[in-house]
Amino acid sequence: MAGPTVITFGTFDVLHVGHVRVLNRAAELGDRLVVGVSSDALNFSKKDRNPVFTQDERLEIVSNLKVVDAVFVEESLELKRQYVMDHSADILVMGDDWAGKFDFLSDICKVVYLPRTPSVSTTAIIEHITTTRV
Ligand code: C2G
Repeated sequence: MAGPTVITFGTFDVLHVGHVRVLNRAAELGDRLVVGVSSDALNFSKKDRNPVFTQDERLEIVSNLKVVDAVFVEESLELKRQYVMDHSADILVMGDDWAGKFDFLSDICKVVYLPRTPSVSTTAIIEHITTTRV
């Protein structure tokens, strides 16, 4: 019998060590890791800017990580319940910047928040690149 399927979500723009660690830790919780990658439109609606990498590029990057078994486009934050059911996920994992936000799904899956990796973010990387002289 197959072990638990883990699902997680994110933009994963300008992939960095915080992203890799949360995906590795999510994968350790089950047998299969499915990742919902935010669409460009969803990202724009949340952050008011376009991601550096397009959704197709971000999907390609995330799907090539060895701990990731499958990827799909996350079109809306409101569709989490549907995505959990569509992918038969047993465990939903998010970084703890989302702590408490998805507890309402605990009737259909286990909800786990993992500590964020400190001092690294896509926003800080973009800022560093745009303000550092070489
Ligand atoms: N993350 C982390 N440590 C960091 C930065 C990010 O653990 N230093 C985690 C986040 O907590 C999240 C995942 O990496 O679980 C992806 O982060 P983002 O790409 O910033 O995702 P976000 O824009 O928060 O989109 O439905 C939810 C959204 O799609 C999440």
